[in-house]
Amino acid sequence: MNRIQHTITLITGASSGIGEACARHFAELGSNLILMARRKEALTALEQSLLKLHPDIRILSITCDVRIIESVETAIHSLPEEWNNIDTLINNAGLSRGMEKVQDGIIENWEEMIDTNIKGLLYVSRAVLPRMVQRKKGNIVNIASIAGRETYPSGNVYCATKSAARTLSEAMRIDVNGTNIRVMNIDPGMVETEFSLVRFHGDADRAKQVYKGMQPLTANDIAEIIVFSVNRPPHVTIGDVLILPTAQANTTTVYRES
Ligand code: NDP
Ligand code: 8X3
Repeated sequence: MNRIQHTITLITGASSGIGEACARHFAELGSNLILMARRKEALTALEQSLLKLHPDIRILSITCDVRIIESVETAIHSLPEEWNNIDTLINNAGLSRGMEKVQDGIIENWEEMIDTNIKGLLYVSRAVLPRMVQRKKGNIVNIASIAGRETYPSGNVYCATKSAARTLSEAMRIDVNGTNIRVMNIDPGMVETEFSLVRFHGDADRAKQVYKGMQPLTANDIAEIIVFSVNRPPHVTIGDVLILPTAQANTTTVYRES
């Protein structure tokens, strides 16, 4: 059964990776989409390609930096009437920067991760949730990470932000209890996207090494599980999912063919 058709899905970080794959899967099931990210050209290209495939859906692309509260509030509070009733929010925008020990940490990297992965997730949720509560209807999908469950060497601040995202999933589920809103926490393991390229500030060789000799997940693998989770009947909440490549046992145990 398709419970996603004609709904409105807001995806943050829709310009690449898991967010983009979610956009493709939700569009396939006939959801109207609000796509949010900073890179306007990438959003426009995605919007055009999706409309070609699915001419019956509507898409609104919004350039927005989730770290900037004014930008988030303006984006959500000035939505045209027909876009006001967001059914599903996928809090996906996020990033990792660097892999230094705390004693060598680069403060701007810390700020960027905390501002995006924690504060950005909160800003968007704060703007979207009141209407869901009022309607007694909605889904929040928070993309945390295995890194929020297990701290790994030099993962420090990134792991802390994902641990916070996980805690916020639990907290939101308590706060909206009794409103029919479902809160889902998704913890992917290694997914090959732009993630490592961003983490290593564009160093493509270093990013490639992360997945050397093993088969990582694809963004598509994660999007399939998100769309499945959101499509469950209203009385079912898939609260917490850990998704791993088979070659990954935990954050530090990864089998690689040499
Ligand atoms: P990508 O780098 O491919 O995608 C990240 C997305 O987040 C981009 O669309 C980017 O868009 C957006 N984004 C980053 N900063 C901001 C910002 N300040 N405001 C708005 N959008 C922003 O990586 P993934 O798809 O892998 O990452 C998606 C999520 O999944 C992240 O939260 C990540 O932590 C999480 N995750 C990833 C894993 C992996 O191994 N890849 C594993 C576990 C979790 P733009 O630059 O255009 O703004
Ligand atoms: C991304 C997964 O383990 O590379 O959240 O940090 S990991």
